[in-house]
Amino acid sequence: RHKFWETQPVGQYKDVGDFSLADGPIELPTPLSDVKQEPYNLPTAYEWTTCDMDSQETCDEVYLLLMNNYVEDDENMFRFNYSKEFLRWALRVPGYYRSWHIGVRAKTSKKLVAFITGVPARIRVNDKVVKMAEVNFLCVHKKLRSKRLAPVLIKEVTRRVHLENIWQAAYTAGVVIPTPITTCQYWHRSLNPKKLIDVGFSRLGARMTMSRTIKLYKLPDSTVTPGFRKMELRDVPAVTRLLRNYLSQFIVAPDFHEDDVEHWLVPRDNVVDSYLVESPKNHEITDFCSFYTLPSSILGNQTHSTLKAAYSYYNVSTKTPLAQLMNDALIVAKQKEFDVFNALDIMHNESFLKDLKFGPGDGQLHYYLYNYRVRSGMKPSELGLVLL
Ligand code: MYA
Ligand code: JJ1
Repeated sequence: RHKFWETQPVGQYKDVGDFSLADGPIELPTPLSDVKQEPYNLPTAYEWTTCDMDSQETCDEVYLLLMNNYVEDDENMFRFNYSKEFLRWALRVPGYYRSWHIGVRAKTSKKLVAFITGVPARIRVNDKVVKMAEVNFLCVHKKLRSKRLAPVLIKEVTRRVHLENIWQAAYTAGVVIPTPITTCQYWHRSLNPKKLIDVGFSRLGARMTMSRTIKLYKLPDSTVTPGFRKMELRDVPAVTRLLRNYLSQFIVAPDFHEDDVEHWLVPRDNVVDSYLVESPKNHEITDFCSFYTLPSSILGNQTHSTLKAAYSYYNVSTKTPLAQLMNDALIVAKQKEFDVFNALDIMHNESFLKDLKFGPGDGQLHYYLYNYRVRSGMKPSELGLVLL
């Protein structure tokens, strides 16, 4: 049923629920000299390219490939539209390898037709911290679909990850392949209900009018928690301590050091927003919340071309109730003119979703590890990892 995935060191369906299999690598590393030295073969009309995301020109090409060919919802009404600034942030991470930003070009026209990326990360699984690649932005041009190009891209990124002596990976997908470590539900909180309804992102509820709907989703004009402010560079040590301590309770979570927190969580305009609560009394940093900006193109609407969406990222509450903290995040997202605030049912998110008027979406996100087995039956609330 999965001609490609059946050949890969991933959890196989036949092993689901087999508790005799312990956590750990599925296959052992080979000597580096045994890693294939040449790239995998592509159909003859195509060639490999390493995408230099420092180059404005290459970044533009990647941006356009994804804008026109990346992930859509099940009814093809919306398509993710990652910004160039976002792609730079997501790919030029601490210790990144340029060789892991992989493109495929048509030999004659040099047009970019496919893409896949890896970035290095330390991911903790139970009590072990494992060096992994986070694989993302797998994309094949619409005209080249179903030609088995994706397995070639995946094998090539795997080879290049192996060349750096890294043997595990983490990734997410909207499709089911062998075999998810857990399956998460998307939830959505309307900020601009009129636009969401106009573009078909949501529907007017039963026995609801537009004006009642607008009233239902109204938010205060300003945040309510005393000491709530934007995170700054000087907060990195305190936020790292807060976040490390919080993430330690989940089965799978990133092992963030200060340089990671500086990269992933210090605010960047139109890419990532982070707020914290600094106690007005003793200036202690007690709570933290963050979200990233990922607009979607609206396909075939006369009036609106983009849906501005905020995605919940990492949140930690120790003093402020989590629901209040997240309500303040909704308030700032509304001020910044986001149309919708999205979240997965991971970490402690379930505790606030219903109270804050999030509703379940029609999409799911499956989480995967490559060449690493974890106890099957993990719940989304036991997951502490957000991939972009
Ligand atoms: S998830 C986002 C994926 N991108 C999109 O959904 C964008 C729109 N779609 C497309 O561009 C294409 O449809 C793609 C497939 C490129 C997705 N993850 O070439 P094909 C398997 C993994 O004929 P196409 C993200 O970026 C499929 O089951 N495998 O198909 C994370 C089948 O295999 P099998 C996938 O539609 C990516 C084979 O590919 C996915 O033309 C993580 C068919 O190939 C998918 N999302 O192209 C990648 N979709 O027969 C894995 C389809 O066995 C990383 N397939 O069922 C693994 C770790 C690697 C590093 C390891 C280091 C140690
Ligand atoms: O955004 C998504 N669904 C929306 C739009 C649905 C449009 C028709 N298919 C949705 N809207 C309902 C909102 C409503 C607001 C008021 C309260 C009740 C709910 O459900 C979905 C997620 O739900 N998104 C997708 O389908 C996009 C793809 C998701 C898989 C992502 C793969 C990630 C790639 C790895 O990096």
